[in-house]
Amino acid sequence: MISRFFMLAAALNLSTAVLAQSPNTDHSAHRPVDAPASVPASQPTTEGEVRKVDKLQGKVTLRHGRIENLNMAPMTMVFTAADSTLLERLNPGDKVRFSAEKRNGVFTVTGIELAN
Ligand SMILES: [Cu+2]
Repeated sequence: MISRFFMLAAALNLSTAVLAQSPNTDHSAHRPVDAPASVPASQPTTEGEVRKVDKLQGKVTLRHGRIENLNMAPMTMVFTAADSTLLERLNPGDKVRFSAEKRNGVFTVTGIELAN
């Protein structure tokens, strides 16, 4: 009985040691997942409709719904594309979901996808 008790105690100590160690391991392992708090904000969340695409200038005119992260009411306006490849598949009339943020004072589309 005594030796069994010690084995149990040893097992508990071992699991405690593992538990005490795991936060460090998990922390570094999960950090890339947890860290980009900006990712949810840059996910396409705002509904819009493409009015005009200027692929040469890298700009797109969108009639958009409310943009929460910019505290912007619905309107039609020109956005600069963060990456011109974002505009490749867009055509006037397309229903889209997009994300936008203000970069250096410029309203910039950081992600956009066709809604249908
Ligand atoms: Cu706007």
